[in-house]
Amino acid sequence: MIPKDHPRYRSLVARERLARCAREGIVALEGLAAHGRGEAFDYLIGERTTRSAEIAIQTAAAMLLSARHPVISVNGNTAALAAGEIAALQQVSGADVEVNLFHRTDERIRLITRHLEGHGVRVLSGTPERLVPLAHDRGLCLREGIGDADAVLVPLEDGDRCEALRAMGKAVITIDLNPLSRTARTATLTIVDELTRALPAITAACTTLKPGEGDRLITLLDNAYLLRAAIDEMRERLTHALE
Ligand code: PTJ
Repeated sequence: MIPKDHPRYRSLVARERLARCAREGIVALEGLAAHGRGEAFDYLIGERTTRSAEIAIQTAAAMLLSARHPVISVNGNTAALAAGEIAALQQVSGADVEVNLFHRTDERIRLITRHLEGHGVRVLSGTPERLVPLAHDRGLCLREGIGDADAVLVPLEDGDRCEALRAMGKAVITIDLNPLSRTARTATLTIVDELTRALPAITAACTTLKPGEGDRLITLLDNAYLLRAAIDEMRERLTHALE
């Protein structure tokens, strides 16, 4: 039991949840390493949503709301950390949710689907096909899901798949604390923020965007600018870290 007044309470709860979900088979063991990398970058932005991430969050909401067919692609880490937050975002955005894994097994797909459904997510089911041009199971997705989507939200994505989805003409929105990752640099829009802060903020933005504001944000979208702003925030914090 983690004491509520522990200064690292939030972080310790997230680790505990990931470890439990790894033992249950929801999270891949590699997902634990991926989380550690994320935590390190979260330190560098001060474990808070930066101004540039706020702009990215508003823009993500606009893109999901204006898409013909938005899909949220969920992996093991996302399911473990944010199943309830995915349910809430699905409700306000009308997006479909598809389980799509890097370390894919039928058993993990089944476990993650059950976990998400237990938190109120409506999960697409069907027969996966190799529609994303990648040799390897990462190319598998549902024709009626990611296959048909024009906008895909893929938190904690792999660079190759992000690139392949872009090459298929889809808008890719990612949430990735590492602004230097290939995914961050390849996506249409990168939210450099922690998953469990970013998802509720996108949900809130879906309900508060004013008419016309979404179109304006989409027109102004400049992902390279947002990534540079995130790196500037980190540099600024490092410069003044010990003052
Ligand atoms: O469940 P699976 O089989 O689909 O596998 C999922 C993982 C995460 C293991 C897989 O997609 C993977 O290996 O991802 P990468 O290539 O390590 O990328 C994960 C990225 O997410 C890294 O850049 C991390 O910095 C970042 N990240 C990790 N945790 C968080 C995060 N970003 C935002 N919020 C987090 N909580």
